[in-house]
Amino acid sequence: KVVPFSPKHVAVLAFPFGTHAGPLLIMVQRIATEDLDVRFSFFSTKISNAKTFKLNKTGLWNIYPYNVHDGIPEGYVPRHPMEAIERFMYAMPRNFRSAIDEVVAETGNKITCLITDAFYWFGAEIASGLPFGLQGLTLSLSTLKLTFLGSGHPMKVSDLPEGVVRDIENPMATMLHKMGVTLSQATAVAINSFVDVHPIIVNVHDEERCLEWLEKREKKSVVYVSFGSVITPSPHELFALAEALEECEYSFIWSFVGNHKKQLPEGFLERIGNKGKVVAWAPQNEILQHPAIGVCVTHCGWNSILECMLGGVPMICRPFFGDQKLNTRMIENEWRIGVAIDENGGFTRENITRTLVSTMSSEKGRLMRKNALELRECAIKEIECNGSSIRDLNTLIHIVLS
Ligand code: U2F
Repeated sequence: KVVPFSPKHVAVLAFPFGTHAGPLLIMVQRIATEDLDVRFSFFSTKISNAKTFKLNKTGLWNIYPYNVHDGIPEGYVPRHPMEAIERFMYAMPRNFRSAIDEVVAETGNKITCLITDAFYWFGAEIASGLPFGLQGLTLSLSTLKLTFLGSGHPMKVSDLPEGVVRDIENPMATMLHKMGVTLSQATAVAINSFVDVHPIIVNVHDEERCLEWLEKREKKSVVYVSFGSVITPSPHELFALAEALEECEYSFIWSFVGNHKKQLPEGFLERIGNKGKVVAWAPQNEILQHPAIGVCVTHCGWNSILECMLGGVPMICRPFFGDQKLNTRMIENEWRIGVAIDENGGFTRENITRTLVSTMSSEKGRLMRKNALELRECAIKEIECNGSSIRDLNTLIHIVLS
């Protein structure tokens, strides 16, 4: 095993839920290639590390994954995804501190720089214990701050993540509050967005041959449906969406979290035949860049939004929790690249049919696409040689490695 030569040791603390750890690892890979003698220790839970390192094969020997405790007692199965998140939040920062201590003891290399998900308010505390003269760094992959910036359109209190308004004692609300208070102590805050966007290098897993299937479709004729990596809408919404997709004139690809054979209407898959594809996982980023895609039905997770922007694809927004309502507000009112389905409540056959027609086949839809393509141009400009994304990335590399 090759051992990094430099005494520098960067600890990276990832948030193991949703799509937080993947983009963080991609960023770290980019920095780590600049100096292969610097050790990067990447901390997340066992499940998260297994998934993240499988999807983003690094090939870099200076990035080491380490597992932290997930807060779940041996043999216990959380009753719902939120419980797993809450148990993890109760276990931190102890779990991170002890994992870091073990790695320092094992390697004999003290931590000299800290990169954390913005959620981790305790990053500032850990960083304050770093050796004299070296600073901590918090890396934000969150979208919450960003969506408040520069918007001429008022946000509604109800757009805020649920607990933040109704139950400010809950762990997520407490974490967000502490994040807001400590974020400014970071040496640098990196935001995964246009001014920081960087092409994502992932292995394309297309077991269901979605891309090949798209090749045979007309331009802008296909609806892509995905609610990210965690969400499955309620049964009545799934039925409404399935019925609307079955009846409409457009083909579709639906990335479905859950058991689509059990959760979709009986006979649905047989009836749609080759008009649609329902898959457990799709190469979303590549799909959204394909000219056959006409619209994306989305929960408005931040990564999906960036990918739609890069593909120039308008969105039909069905936000569920967290930042998603704020994101929807920006998509609809500020950037004008998508449309929200009705304000209160989810999909009905009627509202999904109406929004599908207006985005796929009307002047309104054409304008949204035009706006999305304009944003795509901006994004490309920022990641070209002297674009602001590249300049910011170089600043970040300089901070971490110098
Ligand atoms: C949480 O969001 P999610 O992880 O559920 O959703 P996204 O941020 O949109 O990220 C989903 C990623 O998974 C990829 C897709 C995105 O990069 O391309 N993907 C895929 O490749 N194939 C599929 O079939 C389905 C998805 C949270 F819920 C949100 O509120 C936050 O905005 C987000 C980021 O913090 O994390």
